Amino acid sequence: MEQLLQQIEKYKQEIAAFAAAGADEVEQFRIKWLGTKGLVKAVMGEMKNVPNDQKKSFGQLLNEFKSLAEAKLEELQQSHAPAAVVTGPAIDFALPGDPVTVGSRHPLTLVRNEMVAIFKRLGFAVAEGPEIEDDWHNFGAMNLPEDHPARDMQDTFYIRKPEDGNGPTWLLRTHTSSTQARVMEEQKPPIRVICPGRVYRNETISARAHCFFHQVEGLYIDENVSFADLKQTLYFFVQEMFGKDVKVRFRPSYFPFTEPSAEMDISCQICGGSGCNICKHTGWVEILGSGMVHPKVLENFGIDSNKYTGFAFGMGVERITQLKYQVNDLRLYSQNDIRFLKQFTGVV
Ligand code: 2U9
Repeated sequence: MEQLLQQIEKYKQEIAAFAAAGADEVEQFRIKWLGTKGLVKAVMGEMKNVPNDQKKSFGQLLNEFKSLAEAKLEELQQSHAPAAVVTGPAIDFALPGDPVTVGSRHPLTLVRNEMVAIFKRLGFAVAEGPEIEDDWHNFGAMNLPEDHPARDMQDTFYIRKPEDGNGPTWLLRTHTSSTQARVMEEQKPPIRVICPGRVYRNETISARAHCFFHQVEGLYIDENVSFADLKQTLYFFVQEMFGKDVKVRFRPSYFPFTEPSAEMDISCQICGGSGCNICKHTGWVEILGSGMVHPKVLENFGIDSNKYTGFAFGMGVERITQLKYQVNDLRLYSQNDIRFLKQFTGVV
Protein backbone atom coordinates (compact mmCIF):
# COMPACT_ATOMS: atom_id res chain seq x y z
CA MET A 1 0.00 0.00 0.00
CA GLU A 2 2.72 2.35 0.97
CA GLN A 3 4.39 1.73 -2.38
CA LEU A 4 1.16 2.49 -4.26
CA LEU A 5 0.67 5.75 -2.38
CA GLN A 6 4.21 6.81 -3.26
CA GLN A 7 3.60 5.83 -6.89
CA ILE A 8 0.41 7.95 -7.05
CA GLU A 9 2.28 10.89 -5.52
CA LYS A 10 4.99 10.59 -8.22
CA TYR A 11 2.31 10.41 -10.94
CA LYS A 12 0.63 13.56 -9.58
CA GLN A 13 3.94 15.44 -9.72
CA GLU A 14 4.59 14.20 -13.27
CA ILE A 15 1.12 15.32 -14.37
CA ALA A 16 1.48 18.75 -12.74
CA ALA A 17 4.89 19.31 -14.34
CA PHE A 18 3.83 18.18 -17.81
CA ALA A 19 3.94 20.74 -20.67
CA ALA A 20 2.96 20.00 -24.28
CA ALA A 21 4.70 21.45 -27.33
CA GLY A 22 1.68 20.83 -29.56
CA ALA A 23 -1.65 19.13 -30.09
CA ASP A 24 0.12 15.80 -30.80
CA GLU A 25 1.71 15.76 -27.36
CA VAL A 26 -1.65 16.62 -25.75
CA GLU A 27 -3.12 13.54 -27.43
CA GLN A 28 -0.21 11.41 -26.21
CA PHE A 29 -0.85 12.75 -22.69
CA ARG A 30 -4.53 11.71 -22.96
CA ILE A 31 -3.64 8.21 -24.14
CA LYS A 32 -0.97 7.74 -21.45
CA TRP A 33 -3.10 8.85 -18.51
CA LEU A 34 -6.78 8.69 -19.47
CA GLY A 35 -6.84 6.20 -22.38
CA THR A 36 -8.51 2.78 -22.02
CA LYS A 37 -5.10 1.30 -21.22
CA GLY A 38 -3.94 4.44 -19.41
CA LEU A 39 -2.28 4.79 -16.03
CA VAL A 40 -5.34 6.29 -14.30
CA LYS A 41 -7.33 3.12 -15.15
CA ALA A 42 -4.42 0.93 -14.09
CA VAL A 43 -4.20 2.64 -10.69
CA MET A 44 -8.00 2.39 -10.32
CA GLY A 45 -7.58 -1.35 -10.89
CA GLU A 46 -5.53 -1.52 -7.69
CA MET A 47 -8.74 -0.87 -5.64
CA LYS A 48 -9.44 -4.57 -5.51
CA ASN A 49 -6.22 -5.14 -3.50
CA VAL A 50 -7.01 -2.44 -0.92
CA PRO A 51 -8.21 -3.77 2.46
CA ASN A 52 -11.86 -3.04 3.14
CA ASP A 53 -11.29 -0.59 6.02
CA GLN A 54 -9.07 1.61 3.82
CA LYS A 55 -11.23 1.45 0.65
CA LYS A 56 -13.11 4.69 1.44
CA SER A 57 -10.09 6.93 2.01
CA PHE A 58 -8.17 5.25 -0.82
CA GLY A 59 -11.13 5.68 -3.17
CA GLN A 60 -11.15 9.43 -2.40
CA LEU A 61 -7.44 9.61 -3.16
CA LEU A 62 -7.91 7.81 -6.49
CA ASN A 63 -10.79 10.14 -7.47
CA GLU A 64 -8.61 13.17 -6.74
CA PHE A 65 -5.85 11.65 -8.87
CA LYS A 66 -8.26 11.04 -11.74
CA SER A 67 -9.73 14.57 -11.46
CA LEU A 68 -6.23 16.02 -11.54
CA ALA A 69 -5.43 14.13 -14.77
CA GLU A 70 -8.77 15.20 -16.36
CA ALA A 71 -8.35 18.85 -15.35
CA LYS A 72 -4.80 18.88 -16.75
CA LEU A 73 -6.03 17.37 -20.03
CA GLU A 74 -8.73 20.02 -20.39
CA GLU A 75 -6.23 22.78 -19.69
CA LEU A 76 -3.84 21.35 -22.30
CA GLN A 77 -6.62 20.92 -24.88
CA GLN A 78 -7.72 24.52 -24.45
CA SER A 79 -4.26 25.99 -24.83
CA HIS A 80 -3.52 23.86 -27.92
CA ALA A 81 -6.90 24.15 -29.61
CA PRO A 82 -6.68 24.53 -33.42
CA ALA A 83 -6.98 28.17 -34.61
CA ALA A 84 -10.55 29.24 -34.90
CA VAL A 85 -11.85 29.30 -38.51
CA VAL A 86 -12.40 32.93 -39.50
CA THR A 87 -15.89 33.37 -40.84
CA GLY A 88 -17.16 36.39 -42.74
CA PRO A 89 -20.02 37.21 -45.08
CA ALA A 90 -20.53 34.44 -47.62
CA ILE A 91 -18.96 35.29 -51.01
CA ASP A 92 -20.65 34.05 -54.17
CA PHE A 93 -17.80 33.66 -56.63
CA ALA A 94 -20.25 32.98 -59.45
CA LEU A 95 -21.63 36.54 -59.32
CA PRO A 96 -20.33 38.95 -62.03
CA GLY A 97 -17.82 41.55 -60.73
CA ASP A 98 -18.48 45.27 -60.34
CA PRO A 99 -18.29 46.95 -63.76
CA VAL A 100 -15.20 49.13 -64.38
CA THR A 101 -16.25 52.48 -65.83
CA VAL A 102 -14.16 53.32 -68.86
CA GLY A 103 -13.69 56.95 -69.81
CA SER A 104 -13.59 58.25 -73.36
CA ARG A 105 -11.69 60.89 -75.27
CA HIS A 106 -13.64 63.98 -76.27
CA PRO A 107 -14.86 63.71 -79.88
CA LEU A 108 -12.96 66.89 -80.80
CA THR A 109 -9.75 65.35 -79.40
CA LEU A 110 -10.36 62.15 -81.36
CA VAL A 111 -10.89 64.02 -84.63
CA ARG A 112 -8.02 66.47 -84.01
CA ASN A 113 -5.68 63.53 -83.35
CA GLU A 114 -6.82 61.83 -86.55
CA MET A 115 -6.36 65.02 -88.59
CA VAL A 116 -2.88 65.52 -87.17
CA ALA A 117 -1.96 61.88 -87.87
CA ILE A 118 -3.01 62.19 -91.53
CA PHE A 119 -0.89 65.32 -92.11
CA LYS A 120 2.04 63.77 -90.27
CA ARG A 121 1.94 60.92 -92.78
CA LEU A 122 2.46 63.56 -95.49
CA GLY A 123 5.53 64.92 -93.69
CA PHE A 124 3.98 67.89 -91.86
CA ALA A 125 5.44 68.90 -88.50
CA VAL A 126 3.13 70.04 -85.68
CA ALA A 127 3.46 73.44 -83.96
CA GLU A 128 1.48 74.90 -81.08
CA GLY A 129 1.45 78.51 -79.93
CA PRO A 130 -0.13 80.91 -77.41
CA GLU A 131 -3.87 81.58 -77.30
CA ILE A 132 -3.21 85.15 -76.11
CA GLU A 133 -1.61 86.98 -79.02
CA ASP A 134 -0.46 90.39 -80.12
CA ASP A 135 -1.95 92.28 -83.02
CA TRP A 136 1.00 91.63 -85.32
CA HIS A 137 1.03 87.82 -85.17
CA ASN A 138 -2.76 87.51 -85.38
CA PHE A 139 -3.53 90.25 -87.92
CA GLY A 140 -0.65 92.41 -89.18
CA ALA A 141 1.61 89.63 -90.42
CA MET A 142 -1.37 87.93 -92.06
CA ASN A 143 -2.02 90.93 -94.33
CA LEU A 144 -5.18 91.91 -92.49
CA PRO A 145 -5.33 95.68 -92.93
CA GLU A 146 -6.28 97.94 -90.02
CA ASP A 147 -9.82 98.39 -91.31
CA HIS A 148 -10.47 94.72 -92.12
CA PRO A 149 -13.82 93.48 -90.77
CA ALA A 150 -12.12 90.45 -89.10
CA ARG A 151 -10.45 92.89 -86.70
CA ASP A 152 -13.82 94.29 -85.76
CA MET A 153 -14.57 94.53 -82.05
CA GLN A 154 -17.54 92.25 -82.62
CA ASP A 155 -15.38 89.39 -83.84
CA THR A 156 -12.29 89.70 -81.65
CA PHE A 157 -11.94 89.41 -77.89
CA TYR A 158 -9.49 92.18 -76.99
CA ILE A 159 -7.64 91.88 -73.69
CA ARG A 160 -6.01 95.29 -74.04
CA LYS A 161 -6.78 97.78 -76.80
CA PRO A 162 -4.46 100.67 -77.72
CA GLU A 163 -6.90 103.19 -76.23
CA ASP A 164 -6.74 101.36 -72.86
CA GLY A 165 -3.30 102.82 -72.25
CA ASN A 166 0.24 102.70 -73.50
CA GLY A 167 1.38 99.20 -74.37
CA PRO A 168 0.75 96.66 -77.06
CA THR A 169 -2.61 95.25 -78.02
CA TRP A 170 -3.38 91.84 -76.57
CA LEU A 171 -6.18 89.64 -77.88
CA LEU A 172 -7.43 86.04 -77.97
CA ARG A 173 -6.24 84.61 -81.28
CA THR A 174 -8.95 84.39 -83.91
CA HIS A 175 -7.11 81.74 -85.95
CA THR A 176 -4.00 79.57 -85.50
CA SER A 177 -2.29 81.43 -88.38
CA SER A 178 -0.60 83.39 -85.57
CA THR A 179 1.33 80.23 -84.68
CA GLN A 180 2.35 79.77 -88.32
CA ALA A 181 3.58 83.37 -88.23
CA ARG A 182 5.77 82.41 -85.26
CA VAL A 183 7.11 79.39 -87.16
CA MET A 184 7.99 81.60 -90.13
CA GLU A 185 9.83 84.00 -87.83
CA GLU A 186 12.07 81.20 -86.67
CA GLN A 187 12.48 78.93 -89.68
CA LYS A 188 13.51 79.36 -93.27
CA PRO A 189 11.87 77.41 -96.14
CA PRO A 190 11.22 74.60 -96.71
CA ILE A 191 8.46 74.87 -94.09
CA ARG A 192 5.79 72.20 -93.78
CA VAL A 193 3.74 72.59 -90.62
CA ILE A 194 0.24 72.19 -89.22
CA CYS A 195 -1.07 74.15 -86.26
CA PRO A 196 -3.95 72.65 -84.28
CA GLY A 197 -5.49 74.71 -81.49
CA ARG A 198 -8.35 76.64 -79.91
CA VAL A 199 -9.38 79.99 -81.34
CA TYR A 200 -11.85 82.62 -80.14
CA ARG A 201 -14.50 84.75 -81.87
CA ASN A 202 -16.94 87.12 -80.25
CA GLU A 203 -20.14 85.41 -81.44
CA THR A 204 -23.51 84.85 -79.84
CA ILE A 205 -23.66 81.18 -78.84
CA SER A 206 -26.12 79.08 -80.84
CA ALA A 207 -26.35 75.65 -82.49
CA ARG A 208 -24.17 76.98 -85.34
CA ALA A 209 -21.80 79.41 -83.63
CA HIS A 210 -19.72 79.47 -80.46
CA CYS A 211 -17.34 81.93 -78.86
CA PHE A 212 -14.49 79.43 -79.25
CA PHE A 213 -13.76 76.57 -81.61
CA HIS A 214 -10.82 74.53 -82.82
CA GLN A 215 -8.80 74.73 -85.99
CA VAL A 216 -6.18 72.82 -87.83
CA GLU A 217 -4.30 75.13 -90.18
CA GLY A 218 -1.53 74.04 -92.53
CA LEU A 219 1.33 75.77 -94.34
CA TYR A 220 3.76 74.49 -96.95
CA ILE A 221 6.46 76.81 -98.32
CA ASP A 222 9.20 75.72 -100.69
CA GLU A 223 10.41 76.31 -104.24
CA ASN A 224 7.86 75.31 -106.89
CA VAL A 225 4.93 74.67 -104.55
CA SER A 226 1.83 74.89 -106.75
CA PHE A 227 -1.94 75.00 -106.50
CA ALA A 228 -1.90 71.39 -107.79
CA ASP A 229 0.08 70.40 -104.67
CA LEU A 230 -2.57 72.14 -102.54
CA LYS A 231 -5.40 70.29 -104.27
CA GLN A 232 -3.74 66.88 -104.03
CA THR A 233 -2.79 67.35 -100.37
CA LEU A 234 -6.34 68.26 -99.39
CA TYR A 235 -7.83 65.50 -101.56
CA PHE A 236 -5.55 62.99 -99.81
CA PHE A 237 -6.68 64.36 -96.44
CA VAL A 238 -10.41 63.94 -97.08
CA GLN A 239 -9.95 60.47 -98.57
CA GLU A 240 -8.10 59.38 -95.43
CA MET A 241 -10.68 61.05 -93.20
CA PHE A 242 -13.93 60.08 -94.95
CA GLY A 243 -13.01 57.22 -97.28
CA LYS A 244 -12.02 56.76 -100.91
CA ASP A 245 -15.50 57.49 -102.29
CA VAL A 246 -15.52 61.12 -101.16
CA LYS A 247 -15.77 63.70 -103.94
CA VAL A 248 -14.28 67.21 -103.78
CA ARG A 249 -14.84 70.51 -105.53
CA PHE A 250 -13.05 73.85 -105.21
CA ARG A 251 -14.79 77.23 -105.41
CA PRO A 252 -12.96 80.55 -105.81
CA SER A 253 -12.94 82.61 -102.61
CA TYR A 254 -11.16 85.49 -100.93
CA PHE A 255 -8.85 85.65 -97.88
CA PRO A 256 -6.43 88.53 -97.23
CA PHE A 257 -3.56 86.07 -96.55
CA THR A 258 -3.92 83.93 -99.69
CA GLU A 259 -4.06 84.70 -103.42
CA PRO A 260 -5.64 82.95 -105.23
CA SER A 261 -7.98 81.55 -102.58
CA ALA A 262 -10.44 78.69 -102.72
CA GLU A 263 -12.91 76.94 -100.50
CA MET A 264 -13.26 73.19 -100.72
CA ASP A 265 -16.52 71.28 -100.55
CA ILE A 266 -16.92 67.53 -100.18
CA SER A 267 -19.84 65.32 -101.15
CA CYS A 268 -22.26 65.23 -98.19
CA GLN A 269 -21.27 62.46 -95.79
CA ILE A 270 -24.75 62.36 -94.26
CA CYS A 271 -26.90 61.73 -97.35
CA GLY A 272 -24.19 60.61 -99.77
CA GLY A 273 -25.00 63.50 -102.13
CA SER A 274 -28.72 62.91 -102.62
CA GLY A 275 -29.68 65.96 -100.51
CA CYS A 276 -30.46 66.51 -96.80
CA ASN A 277 -30.69 69.27 -94.17
CA ILE A 278 -26.94 69.26 -93.50
CA CYS A 279 -26.03 69.98 -97.14
CA LYS A 280 -29.15 72.14 -97.61
CA HIS A 281 -30.16 69.73 -100.38
CA THR A 282 -27.17 70.60 -102.56
CA GLY A 283 -25.24 67.32 -101.98
CA TRP A 284 -22.12 69.36 -101.04
CA VAL A 285 -20.75 70.66 -97.75
CA GLU A 286 -18.01 73.26 -97.29
CA ILE A 287 -15.19 72.03 -95.07
CA LEU A 288 -12.20 74.34 -95.48
CA GLY A 289 -10.59 77.47 -96.87
CA SER A 290 -7.26 77.48 -98.66
CA GLY A 291 -5.03 79.26 -101.12
CA MET A 292 -1.53 80.19 -102.22
CA VAL A 293 0.21 82.25 -99.51
CA HIS A 294 -0.01 85.94 -100.38
CA PRO A 295 3.41 87.32 -101.51
CA LYS A 296 3.04 90.11 -98.94
CA VAL A 297 2.78 87.53 -96.12
CA LEU A 298 5.99 85.83 -97.35
CA GLU A 299 7.79 89.19 -97.56
CA ASN A 300 6.62 90.04 -93.98
CA PHE A 301 8.95 87.26 -92.86
CA GLY A 302 11.81 88.06 -95.22
CA ILE A 303 11.00 85.16 -97.55
CA ASP A 304 11.76 85.94 -101.22
CA SER A 305 8.39 85.58 -102.98
CA ASN A 306 10.11 85.31 -106.38
CA LYS A 307 11.98 82.21 -105.24
CA TYR A 308 9.45 80.62 -102.90
CA THR A 309 5.76 79.90 -103.11
CA GLY A 310 3.49 78.21 -100.59
CA PHE A 311 0.00 77.00 -99.97
CA ALA A 312 -2.04 77.30 -96.78
CA PHE A 313 -5.35 75.98 -95.55
CA GLY A 314 -7.53 76.18 -92.49
CA MET A 315 -10.43 74.12 -91.21
CA GLY A 316 -12.62 73.79 -88.16
CA VAL A 317 -12.33 70.58 -86.13
CA GLU A 318 -15.99 70.97 -85.06
CA ARG A 319 -17.11 70.91 -88.69
CA ILE A 320 -15.14 67.75 -89.51
CA THR A 321 -16.47 66.12 -86.32
CA GLN A 322 -20.02 67.11 -87.23
CA LEU A 323 -19.72 65.34 -90.56
CA LYS A 324 -17.94 62.31 -89.15
CA TYR A 325 -20.26 61.77 -86.17
CA GLN A 326 -23.38 63.73 -87.23
CA VAL A 327 -23.23 66.19 -84.34
CA ASN A 328 -25.78 68.86 -85.19
CA ASP A 329 -25.42 71.32 -82.34
CA LEU A 330 -22.07 73.00 -81.59
CA ARG A 331 -23.05 73.51 -77.95
CA LEU A 332 -22.87 69.74 -77.33
CA TYR A 333 -19.08 69.94 -77.56
CA SER A 334 -18.77 72.12 -74.46
CA GLN A 335 -21.74 71.11 -72.28
CA ASN A 336 -20.02 68.03 -70.77
CA ASP A 337 -23.26 66.03 -71.03
CA ILE A 338 -22.26 62.48 -70.15
CA ARG A 339 -24.98 61.06 -72.47
CA PHE A 340 -23.21 62.74 -75.39
CA LEU A 341 -19.63 62.01 -74.31
CA LYS A 342 -20.12 58.34 -73.47
CA GLN A 343 -21.13 57.60 -77.05
CA PHE A 344 -17.42 57.92 -77.89
CA THR A 345 -16.31 55.25 -75.41
CA GLY A 346 -13.99 52.79 -77.09
CA VAL A 347 -13.23 55.09 -80.06
CA VAL A 348 -9.49 55.64 -80.29
C1 2U9 B 1 0.00 81.77 -93.26
C2 2U9 B 1 -0.54 82.17 -94.44
C3 2U9 B 1 -1.80 81.80 -94.77
C4 2U9 B 1 -4.57 79.84 -93.51
C5 2U9 B 1 -5.91 79.76 -94.15
C6 2U9 B 1 -8.09 79.66 -94.39
C7 2U9 B 1 -7.72 79.80 -95.68
C8 2U9 B 1 -9.49 79.51 -93.95
C9 2U9 B 1 -10.98 79.10 -92.14
C10 2U9 B 1 -11.62 77.81 -92.45
C11 2U9 B 1 -12.72 77.57 -91.52
C12 2U9 B 1 -10.91 79.23 -90.68
O1 2U9 B 1 -11.86 77.41 -89.16
S1 2U9 B 1 -12.28 78.35 -90.07
O2 2U9 B 1 -13.27 79.28 -89.71
N1 2U9 B 1 -9.68 79.25 -92.67
O3 2U9 B 1 -10.39 79.63 -94.72
N2 2U9 B 1 -7.07 79.65 -93.52
S2 2U9 B 1 -6.08 79.89 -95.79
O4 2U9 B 1 -3.80 80.67 -94.28
C13 2U9 B 1 -2.55 81.03 -93.92
C14 2U9 B 1 -2.02 80.62 -92.73
C15 2U9 B 1 -0.73 81.00 -92.40
C16 2U9 B 1 1.40 82.17 -92.88
